[in-house]
Amino acid sequence: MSVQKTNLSALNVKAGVSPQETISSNAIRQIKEFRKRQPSAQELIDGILTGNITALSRAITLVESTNPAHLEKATAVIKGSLPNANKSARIGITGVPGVGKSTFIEAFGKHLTSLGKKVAVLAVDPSSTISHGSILGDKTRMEELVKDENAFIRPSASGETLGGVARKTRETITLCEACGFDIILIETVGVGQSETAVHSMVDFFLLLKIAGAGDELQGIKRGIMEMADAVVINKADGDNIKKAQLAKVEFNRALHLFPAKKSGWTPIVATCSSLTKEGIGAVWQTISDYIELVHSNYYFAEKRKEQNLFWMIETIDEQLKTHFYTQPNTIELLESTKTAVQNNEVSPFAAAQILLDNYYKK
Ligand SMILES: Nc1nc2c(ncn2[C@@H]2O[C@H](COP(=O)(O)OP(=O)(O)OP(=O)(O)O)[C@@H](O)[C@H]2O)c(=O)[nH]1
Ligand SMILES: [Mg+2]
Repeated sequence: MSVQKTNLSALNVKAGVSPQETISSNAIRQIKEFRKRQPSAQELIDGILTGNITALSRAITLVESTNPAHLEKATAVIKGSLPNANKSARIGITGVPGVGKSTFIEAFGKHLTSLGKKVAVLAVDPSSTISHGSILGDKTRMEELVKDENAFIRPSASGETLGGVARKTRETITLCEACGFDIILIETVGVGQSETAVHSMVDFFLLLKIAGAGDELQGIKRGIMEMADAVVINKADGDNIKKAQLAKVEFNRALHLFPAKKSGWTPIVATCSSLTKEGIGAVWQTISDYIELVHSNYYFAEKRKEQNLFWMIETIDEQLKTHFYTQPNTIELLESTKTAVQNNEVSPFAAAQILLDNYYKK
């Protein structure tokens, strides 16, 4: 190979490699058009209803905003989207860190888009305020899905409280559905209370596990197992296949100990590999079977109605609590009353009454 001497200078401009495309050129054009100005609520609604991803992203940003000026616009966009929402399947995916949630969502999401579905991936991760969004932050695990025109990936909203994050996610679901996404995947870490919140906003709840050495049931919170419509043992590949199959037997046994579900569905245990894609199609088949069942026995609609009421009450509870604890006269009295309770000078109930009376009389 002959290299000309002049080309060896460090100051020469080399041809280089063009960066890998991570989003479609179509999306880039749409983003540029939209960035030029602030669209009105009606423009956002029109954009969302015609499947415009930039309008969708903008509306989600409004919903997530803590700026009170954005609230009114966000509310109007949600209202305009609601009649076109509700037509999707909402699937919650949980599992401890490292179990392979992101890798599974990449494989599962690609499978769904290959079937012609439009997939939105959201996350509920209240810890992301502190950890700066660990969940779904690793878009490298979703390399293919990120590039897919029929997929939309949105990291967890940040928020002070789980309730706040949950509200934003619920509203984001509405916007995504109105934008034509027919499958909504909601990822959450299998620690803390966030899976309870996610369970209350999905139609199907999937628990991802990996086969561990020895006692398969160690460390599984009973509550989470009980919520699961399917337990999927991931990483069933290579040397792990046998262990995964043994784990499947164990989990099946454990699931049988739980009472029958109101949905009439018997939870299933399956194995899959998000790397080799083995078993991924079967997971979707299971979820399709579930959806068919709960449509035919009307549980699907009933559960969604229940969930709507649940979130209404949750929101009221949370707002009342916040209002109470942020009142100056509460803050003023709280510390001294706490001390009095700790010193047994006043009973907890009497102390609560003193604080509440003080709150109401202001
Ligand atoms: N062998 C094998 N490895 C897998 C499989 N799925 C995921 N992994 C690997 O497991 C590791 C963790 O995967 P992630 O997808 O990041 O796991 P996660 O549950 O999203 O983790 P957090 O985001 O930290 O909660 C990565 O190194 C993946 O390559 C699988 O099916 N088989
Ligand atoms: Mg992840």
